[in-house]
Amino acid sequence: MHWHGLYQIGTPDMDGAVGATQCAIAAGGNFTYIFKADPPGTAWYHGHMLEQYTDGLFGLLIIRRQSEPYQDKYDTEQVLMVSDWYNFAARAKLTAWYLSTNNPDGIEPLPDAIVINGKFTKSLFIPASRTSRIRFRVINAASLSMYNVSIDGLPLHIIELDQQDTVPYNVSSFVINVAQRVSFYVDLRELDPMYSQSGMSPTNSIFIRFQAMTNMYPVDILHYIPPYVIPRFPYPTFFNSLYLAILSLDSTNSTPAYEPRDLIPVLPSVNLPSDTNMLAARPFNQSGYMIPDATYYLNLLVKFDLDNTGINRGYINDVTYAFQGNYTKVRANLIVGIKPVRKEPLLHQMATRPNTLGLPSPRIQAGSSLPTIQNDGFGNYFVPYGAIVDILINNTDAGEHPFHLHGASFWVISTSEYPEAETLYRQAYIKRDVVSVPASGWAKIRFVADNPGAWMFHCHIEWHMAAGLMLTFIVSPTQLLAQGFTISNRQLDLCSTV
Ligand SMILES: [Cu+2]
Repeated sequence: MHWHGLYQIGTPDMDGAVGATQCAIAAGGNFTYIFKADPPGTAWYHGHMLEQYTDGLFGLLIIRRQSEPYQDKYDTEQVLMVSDWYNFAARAKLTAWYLSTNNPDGIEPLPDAIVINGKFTKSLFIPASRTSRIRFRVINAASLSMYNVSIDGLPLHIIELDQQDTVPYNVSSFVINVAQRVSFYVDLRELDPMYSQSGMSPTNSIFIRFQAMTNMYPVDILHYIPPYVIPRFPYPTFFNSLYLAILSLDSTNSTPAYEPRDLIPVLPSVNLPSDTNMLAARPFNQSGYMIPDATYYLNLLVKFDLDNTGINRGYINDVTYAFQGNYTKVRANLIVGIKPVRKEPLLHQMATRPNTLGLPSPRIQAGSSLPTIQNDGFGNYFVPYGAIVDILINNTDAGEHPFHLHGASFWVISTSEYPEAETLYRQAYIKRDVVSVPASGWAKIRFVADNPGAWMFHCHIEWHMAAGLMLTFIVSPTQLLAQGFTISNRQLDLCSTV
């Protein structure tokens, strides 16, 4: 089980990434995770093996402080955890088709519906009043979809992105990609008068909108029957890309008195984020906020292509990532994998044979004056302890990809959507743990490798992870051992039972 967003400083074996940091928990077995709840904020947890979280193995993890930076701005909290609903089991049915020669274009299995907090559209009611002040925590636990989020007639005051506090950043809508988290508060007294009882649309409730970004799907999802579905005509359940939750302004839980297609008024005094990652949001408490200069460089080329068996795979720098080790019993056909010397998690290999991992050292290459981080041909990248790494993610694919780093968050410096951010926000970039890399574009991020361990870096679209769009940073075996890390007996027990 992966604890998404937690740093796991000093507990690299508690990250829950099967193959990288541990062996899988056998069916019927158990394992107790012990770690520090850090950093505070809106996190989540999910299975990190095969496509288990697509099938529902995920949940919410909120880490609270004694006092929150803007707790005087809201009185209650609500969670909106959105996910893609699939009618079929991920591993047995969907991946079997997705990663097959029947799908050479690599069309992702497309969701059948959108679900928030376990409810379908128009069935989730959030209680409120016309004077409520509510903090919403939005978590995108989808396997594929990104969403545009808004609440009719209300400015959204964003105060947290991926467990990082921001100065309130006022928007009328925002985009949230897979695995990202956004907190905002609303004050119902700011509701546009159009929605008052005497306004143009007298109503006792308003819509909370999650609009799936249909341009990111590879086919016309609104009129699409997947090839693994036996069509029943008239086909009754085409995907509805607009999810509507209902913010009830009285105790009646009535649906809004207006149609969702009615015009949404433009709100005064809000920003329109010019990019998916909201780079214009400013970090909270900028005094003492120091961003060190990069000391290392890494250029990652993301692409999809057919492998030599005719299956469409994801590649980072020409490597499609797959585990051997403890995946051998569940994944039959390996393309390439971690060095198949020993079938044990990377973190265990770091501890047991730190000097014979065969990982090349950084070296100067064309394109940067900084030493470039190298990989071993299997997608494992050695990073020296204390390295400050600039990563340029080049996306040759026509889809947007949410890249997630384990064990640390990173500064988002700029993207092809917002290249000016690099100079505009110098010394005050926001931090996140998922960056949305624009379609046919790029993103530049920076992280500090001060937490020894085996940390995955991957696209968080579950299908793309299955397709191999993943790598692992091996942060300093030497420092790992110097800090006294040993593989616990409980971890070894897991490996002996899988
Ligand atoms: Cu992706």
